[in-house]
Amino acid sequence: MNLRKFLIPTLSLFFIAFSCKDDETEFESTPPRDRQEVYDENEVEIQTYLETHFFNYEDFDFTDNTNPANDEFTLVLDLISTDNGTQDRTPIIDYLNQADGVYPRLDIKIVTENDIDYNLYILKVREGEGDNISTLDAAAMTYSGTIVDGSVFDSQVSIESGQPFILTGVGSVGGVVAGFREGIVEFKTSTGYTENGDGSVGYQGHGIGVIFMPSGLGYFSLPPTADIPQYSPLFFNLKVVSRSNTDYDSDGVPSHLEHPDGDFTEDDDDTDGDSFVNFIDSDDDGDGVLTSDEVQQKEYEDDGTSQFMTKADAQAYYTANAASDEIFIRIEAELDGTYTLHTLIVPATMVNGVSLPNYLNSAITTELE
Ligand SMILES: [Ca+2]
Ligand SMILES: [Ca+2]
Ligand SMILES: [Ca+2]
Ligand SMILES: [Ca+2]
Repeated sequence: MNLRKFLIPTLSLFFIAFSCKDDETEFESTPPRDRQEVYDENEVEIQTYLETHFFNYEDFDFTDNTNPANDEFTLVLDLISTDNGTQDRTPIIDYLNQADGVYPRLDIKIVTENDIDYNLYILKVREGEGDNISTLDAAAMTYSGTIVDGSVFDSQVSIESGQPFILTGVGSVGGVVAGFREGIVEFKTSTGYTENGDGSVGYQGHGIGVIFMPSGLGYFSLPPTADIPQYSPLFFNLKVVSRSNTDYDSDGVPSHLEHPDGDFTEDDDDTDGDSFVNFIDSDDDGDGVLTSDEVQQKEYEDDGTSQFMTKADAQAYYTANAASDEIFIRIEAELDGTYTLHTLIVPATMVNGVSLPNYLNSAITTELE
């Protein structure tokens, strides 16, 4: 099947940030420019930028990625110039083709959109020490979005003030532009955080870098704000701190676990062949029993004696008490100030010597509570 029909074109990266301004956006009367022609121009603009700019690499300890001082690092891009005495700085383009594991590094990821193979440039100062991020996840980050001249069109300086971004739009659920999604998943999350006592949170081991995207992976002819010119490349300076599950079909199984190969071009994730891939199919094996009734969704409000009063309490309970096959789903803040831990158990049955989840096996139709 063609999954594309479920992935709505995402005009707005920062759906929430810009939703109040949508009435200013009007469809242009002139037809959009040729995508390849725009891309060719953008590629030159981005390369020129990378050749003429540096970042504050002297403020980061590359001999020890996990040096706590690195957690305080904020990446700053600047022009290489005799005017500010920076003529000897290393241009960003020099970090291309680094050996595996060498940082800083500039990677090129080929992202295909509208039949064009785009170069997405990703500067990684630190990849991140935490978890991998799937294109079907939501991800939380601080960021600053700029255009080529350095002017900021949007930013989020603290996680507390922001929402996690759902990376892939499905149906009425929002999503982010392709360049942002494909860039984010090249980083990993933080390993932990510390509450500073003033409401702010410090993260450890998070991914740090910049995504440089051509407009064809951004807003192209329809920028969501007048601060972004049409056909403008976009740069996102990021600290990637956490990921969370999505569940588009509300069947209890997190989307990323229903889409193991992580691509949108093959049909190999459609177990029952009904042309709805598993992450948008609420009865994955087509046996008439909803997936949500073939898995066990569990909730814990307390540790046996007292309610979870912090997110960390609930997290610690999961770490100490979860069964080996119990999957972490999320921790939910309740209105009364307590927290609820949600987990999942996926019952499986041996089939020809292989353990197969019951929700992917139409021969098993046992409904769970
Ligand atoms: Ca299906
Ligand atoms: Ca499903
Ligand atoms: Ca089923
Ligand atoms: Ca089944």
